[in-house]
Amino acid sequence: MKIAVISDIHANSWALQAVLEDIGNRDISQTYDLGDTLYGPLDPAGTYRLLQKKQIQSIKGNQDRFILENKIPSLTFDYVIKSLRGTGAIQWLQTLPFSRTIEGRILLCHGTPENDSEYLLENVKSGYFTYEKSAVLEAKLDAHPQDIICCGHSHVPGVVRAGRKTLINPGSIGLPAFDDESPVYHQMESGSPMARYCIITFNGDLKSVDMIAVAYDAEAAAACAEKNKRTDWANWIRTGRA
Ligand SMILES: [Mn+2]
Repeated sequence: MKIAVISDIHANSWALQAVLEDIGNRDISQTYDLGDTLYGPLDPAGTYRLLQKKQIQSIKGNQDRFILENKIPSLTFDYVIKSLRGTGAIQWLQTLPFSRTIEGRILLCHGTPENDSEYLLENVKSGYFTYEKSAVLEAKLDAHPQDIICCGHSHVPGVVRAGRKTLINPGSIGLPAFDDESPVYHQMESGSPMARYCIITFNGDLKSVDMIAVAYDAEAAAACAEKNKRTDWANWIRTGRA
């Protein structure tokens, strides 16, 4: 069984289109999305249409939740709400679960299994990310029997072992870098403008994780961010650097 896992699309329909084409060329039974799907100064409505067309199984990210809670009052927030009006996307977001399991073996969450706004794998206290110690991860995940856990939110692709568990972050489809003030100022980056996702192959046991980087028309997405007065997003999308 081969599944594709995508995350943190952030309304980048140009990147999503390219990734869905790439997935279509492989023998994939289902695609799962880890959330932060529609928030961004890009193409929220087009992103929603693509996901519906391909019947992607999504969960809710913190920024999807913020859309529903009216929590990010800003120019970009107003733009997202306006773009989604009348599309059915808001109603769709309301139906999305917080997390999901696949065949009892794989747990999908946005941040951690308990909190959609915390990184699972990364420690950012230094202002940059390092991987959290294995013992810390094992303790954090003790309550969850699944031995494969997929998380997003940090936009940093990686495969991390913690005890018996393999923890997988597919990286971000639509926003390869960003900075954030919380819990301390830090920068996250994948290092390239390419759209990231992964393919997990398992047959009783985990066989392989393919971490994939897909080239796409990042300039079109960056130009859209600039048009919507987000030069920060435009730079992150063009370079993959924070
Ligand atoms: Mn997030």
